[in-house]
Amino acid sequence: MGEAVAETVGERFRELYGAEPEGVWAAPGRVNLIGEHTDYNDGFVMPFALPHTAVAAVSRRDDGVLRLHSADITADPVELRVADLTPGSDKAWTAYPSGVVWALREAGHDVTGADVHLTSTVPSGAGLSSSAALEVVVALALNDLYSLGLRGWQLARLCQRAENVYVGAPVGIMDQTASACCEAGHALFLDTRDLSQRQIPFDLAAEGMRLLVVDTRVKHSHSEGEYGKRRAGCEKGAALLGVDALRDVPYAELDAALERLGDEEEVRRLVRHVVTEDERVERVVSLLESGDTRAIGPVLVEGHASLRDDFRISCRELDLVVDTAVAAGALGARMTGGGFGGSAIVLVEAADVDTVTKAVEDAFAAADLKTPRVFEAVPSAGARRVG
Ligand code: GAF
Repeated sequence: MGEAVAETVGERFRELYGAEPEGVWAAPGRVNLIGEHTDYNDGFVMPFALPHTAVAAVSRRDDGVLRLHSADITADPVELRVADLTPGSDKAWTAYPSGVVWALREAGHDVTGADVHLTSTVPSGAGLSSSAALEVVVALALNDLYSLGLRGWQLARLCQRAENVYVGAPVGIMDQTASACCEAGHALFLDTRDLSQRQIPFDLAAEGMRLLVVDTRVKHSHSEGEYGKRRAGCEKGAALLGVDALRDVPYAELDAALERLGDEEEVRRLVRHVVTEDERVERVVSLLESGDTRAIGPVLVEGHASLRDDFRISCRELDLVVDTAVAAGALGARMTGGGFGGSAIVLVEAADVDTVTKAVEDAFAAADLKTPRVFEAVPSAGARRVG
């Protein structure tokens, strides 16, 4: 992400709005290395930022007007009034940036309008947080332009509120925090209870490995029920066990907790996934910190099995990626993100990239599925000003 993109986005802004933008910002999508569906249980996650970003050219306005344009949706700018923004009223892509303006204003920040031009290289519907990138890039731009002085984690909280209340999707805090706070060359070990963070060096290339993202090109949608059902089931589990959140079930007491859940079979499975997944995140952190990177492979595979069998959010395509990659010699693989399609990650020796990629592509062809999109994920920078 460099000056060239800022220049192009700035030029388009001038064509649309007849003036220079006050600045240009970028915010990345993410993949999650481990820690899935733990963020709304106050648990641990470990995402890192992709090189793919949402980019926004933005100027302030003082007349209460918000104009939004996306290069990826060929239409004239949408014009709204900041005072009229109402949760649940917008079902289009504009709900993400407008929701951020709404959340800032609701929190008492005097955002009086803006002209915004957006473009994004984060694949949408691929489980790589294209919506969080859109939210965070707008939040960061307004934070800078209106001198709000908010830190990355505070912007993440506001973006999550925009998505929960304005857009109406009951997501956790992982994606927004990843986009706002990740650092190049690192994975972010995040405690979603208090948002405390540790940047864990994660430079696979230096150790002769690669992390591939396999986008199955099967679409998922969080707002459509299944995500919310899992979340409600986890909350029910916490209530039945008498804890604030499933994070509070000690790993060593999991069996006893499951027993107490009696014949609540579905809740038991959800609880088992969340508690074991938190433990897997901590295991991955200690393996990485002790330099034993290759040993995280089997932990990723364990995590996938738990999402498939206990949380039940995998699908045929994601299972096919994981099974095929591991059979073809990958060190580990798992689905990443919300589930029901989207992407898987594959940890692989650098020398095996081509063999494993081909095995996955061949398996998809043999199963008569759309060719998956495979690319290498390099841990990249979080949200920043680029022009
Ligand atoms: C989606 C959500 F947006 C995140 O908050 C998180 O729950 C994730 O699914 C699953 O780990 O990306």
